[in-house]
Amino acid sequence: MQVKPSGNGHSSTDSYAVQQADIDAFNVDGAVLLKSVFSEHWISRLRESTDRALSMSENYFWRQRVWEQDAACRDFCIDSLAAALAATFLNSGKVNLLYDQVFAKTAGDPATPWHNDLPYWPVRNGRAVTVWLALDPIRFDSGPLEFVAGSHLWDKWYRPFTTGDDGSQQEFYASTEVYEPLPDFEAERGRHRILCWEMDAGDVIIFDAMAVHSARPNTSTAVRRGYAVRYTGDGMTYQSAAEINPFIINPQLKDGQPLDSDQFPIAHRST
Ligand SMILES: O=C(O)CCC(=O)C(=O)O
Repeated sequence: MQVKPSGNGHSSTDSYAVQQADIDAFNVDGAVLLKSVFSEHWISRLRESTDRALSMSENYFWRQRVWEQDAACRDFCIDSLAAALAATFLNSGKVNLLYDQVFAKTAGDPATPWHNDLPYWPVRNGRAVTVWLALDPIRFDSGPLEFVAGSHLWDKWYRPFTTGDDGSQQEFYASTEVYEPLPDFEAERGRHRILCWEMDAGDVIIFDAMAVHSARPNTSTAVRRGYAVRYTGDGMTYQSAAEINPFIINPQLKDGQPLDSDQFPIAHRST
């Protein structure tokens, strides 16, 4: 299936041939690697944006909502192939942009702790994916993402936690929702099928927001930059909760409302 951006006044002519095997792998595993999706045009623009975004915060996880200030990120999130890919893997007629986020693991940075994403986000009643674009070559020693294959199907809402500046796990949030205790996935690696891919700049991993994932430490001497864009599918509604990511609270929305808003714009609609 040839996937192209939809008619939101997009400027990009990118397209990508998604194979049925990619969709099957995503549905079974909750994550799939797509090779050579984005060209040098996007890679060089987004490298500049990513480097600027690093000054947003000292905290590894807190470089978020970059697209609202940065034209290249806005174009990528809303006008590029990224949203159309999200719609394809979500099998969704409409896709909203939730937010974008920059992840730069520098030499010596520790592993990213195991977690799944949806418990952190103020949205419920639908599915969401991340389009995670590599902006540098990512090797097994420079902090590649890892996934517990099939964990997106478990319907386990693992308890969210705060992180230190280097991304390491700190305190669990006091919760008003009932969350599952977070297992020590690192200790029980041998009980799961763990997916981990090396990536080249321009490669993308699409992963389900319920997939349990982490990233290995960066023991190399190179920096690895990743640009993550979060999209939601049909039926998703707003749900505020005290313990979610405070950066993406949307004051325009009330609980139960559809996400369409300035902060969560429609990024793709099937034609
Ligand atoms: O890049 C990383 O270290 C973590 C990425 C991640 O957790 C995410 O994109 O949800």
